[in-house]
Amino acid sequence: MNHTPYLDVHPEVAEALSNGDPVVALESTIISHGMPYPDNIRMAAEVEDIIRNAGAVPATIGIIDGRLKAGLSEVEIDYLGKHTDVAKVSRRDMALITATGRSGATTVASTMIVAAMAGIRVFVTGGIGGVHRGAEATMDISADLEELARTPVAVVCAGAKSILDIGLTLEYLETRGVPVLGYQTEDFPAFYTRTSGFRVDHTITGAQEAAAILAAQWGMGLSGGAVIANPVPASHEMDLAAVNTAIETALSEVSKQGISGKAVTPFLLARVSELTGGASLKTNIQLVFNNARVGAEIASAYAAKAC
Ligand code: PSU
Ligand code: MN
Repeated sequence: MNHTPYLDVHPEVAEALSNGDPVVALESTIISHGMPYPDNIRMAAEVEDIIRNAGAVPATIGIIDGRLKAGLSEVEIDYLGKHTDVAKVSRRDMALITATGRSGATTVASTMIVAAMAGIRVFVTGGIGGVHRGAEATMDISADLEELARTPVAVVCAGAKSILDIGLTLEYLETRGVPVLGYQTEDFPAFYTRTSGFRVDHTITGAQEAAAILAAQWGMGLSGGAVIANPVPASHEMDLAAVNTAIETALSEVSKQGISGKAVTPFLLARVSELTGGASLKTNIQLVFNNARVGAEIASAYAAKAC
């Protein structure tokens, strides 16, 4: 469980883990850099409720005053959601932020790391980072993909946004040995929409099958995680043309304004939301809720296998 002096596991999470009860990790960059206040903290509270109602314990992950936290309190989530100077912390920032006693919000990559440290195997979010469009020239490839290759945590998401190059993202995951499992879909979902035109590696029928594949992967000592791609419910899917127009505009602003590095994804998310009149934010929130339901089921199925 608590193998590191840098990590605090919330007592409720620690108890669930020691009993072998299902626990679901959640990230905090989606709160601090992925959505505006106060929608972000409302989303964070509701997603925890959904996980609890589905019989699992939520563990929202972040860094508070230099401590890695597996399970944030409501006050801590509010802090990360309200303060605009909270750092976006991926793998490479973790040592700096903890050593200097600062607070930060964890990305998919760093959330996976902290989840693995705590012994949590299932993690729910909205979308993963990936290979950006134009990466042939910019080399902008999210550290999330490397983390999926090395850290044993399953990430339940709604696929990858078409702010990314979805085809290259899938190629990268294949090269790095990461299973991409479509949750009741043959098509890899494109976050705001249910399909991307690219196929998943394998379609799973439900939580039991996901748990069996994860148990086999880790049981045979294979490193790394898995992507479980769960499409946004049809009732909340966005209009493809509207999304694409907004994404094209936002992408052209990125290059015109010379935005680079870790600022790119938060900028694109915020601009797409503005350009769609908030429609993308609504869809984003709903797909996270949908992932929470599926993630809690997978965590429960995996916990039942593990004991
Ligand atoms: N995609 C979203 N919402 C988010 C992110 C991605 O729809 O909040 C965040 C996640 O924390 C993800 C990170 O890990 O952005 C990826 O950032 P980058 O592209 O800089 O690696
Ligand atoms: Mn990047």
